[in-house]
Amino acid sequence: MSALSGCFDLGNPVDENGNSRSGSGFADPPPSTPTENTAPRISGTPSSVAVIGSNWSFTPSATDSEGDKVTFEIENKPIWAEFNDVSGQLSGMPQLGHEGSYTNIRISASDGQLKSALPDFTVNVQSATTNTAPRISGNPPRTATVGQTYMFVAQASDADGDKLTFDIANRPRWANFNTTNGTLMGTPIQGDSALYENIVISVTDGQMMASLPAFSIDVSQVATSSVTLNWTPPTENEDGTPLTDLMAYKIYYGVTEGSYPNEIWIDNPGLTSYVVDNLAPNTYFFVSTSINSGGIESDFSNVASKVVN
Ligand SMILES: [Ca+2]
Ligand SMILES: [Ca+2]
Repeated sequence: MSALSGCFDLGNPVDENGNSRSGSGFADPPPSTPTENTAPRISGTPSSVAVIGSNWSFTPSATDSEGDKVTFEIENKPIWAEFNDVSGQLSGMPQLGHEGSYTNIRISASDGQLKSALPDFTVNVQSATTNTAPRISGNPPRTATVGQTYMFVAQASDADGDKLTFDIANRPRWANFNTTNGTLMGTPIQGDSALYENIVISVTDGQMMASLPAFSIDVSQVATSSVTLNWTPPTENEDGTPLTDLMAYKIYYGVTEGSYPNEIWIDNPGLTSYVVDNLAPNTYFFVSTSINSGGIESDFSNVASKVVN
């Protein structure tokens, strides 16, 4: 047998690295058959849960004993995912409407001749469990008038049904704010007429907040006028005796004759006129009294009326 050895043409056997084995003599046993191909090995464990609005991704790893180029295939690919047949990555972001189970997903690796697959797997797409910020809306009136009620109610909702609490920044001093129902309400009075700026109404679900754009409220006076009252200082008491100790006057007025809810104390008996201002349009009735040093107040004077436009 050994005599025949030299008759065998062994060609140029190459090793696994492609290097020629010629010259290595016959010490190595000759390869019995061409190297037998084996399928790639694929491994990896995909997450079984995907969340709507969040990215889901899985990339298997694969090796081939022969160093063959490996490509990937998929069966039953979820509609919301994309598959890369070079890297084997399956990824995507499920959207609303994709809720449910995606079953029998099979990813396999092939070396061109043989392939092997991961066990079939399932991905369950679930609704987001994370919190959603509340929403707030509304168009607050930008003007208010002295003496008139201002009211604005902010509208808010929360997709998660969370309990909502309102808040306000730069609340006008003449208004109250209800943190439960988002109502800003109040009646500006004399002296409140001004521009109230940078008012921000917001709502929170305890974790996240939403705000309306900052707004301003311009509080204006109603159109008012003044009335000048003139009188002649009394010189006699009601009993006809000389009045020598006049101390003060009082002016009473109202919009109904005989009813005078407004009083003005004039602490100067030397005055003979007085200007009543900030009168909104109406018809006013005025009476006056005089008061002596003993605190005795006279009866009402005759009534003077004035129409304020
Ligand atoms: Ca192979
Ligand atoms: Ca929420």
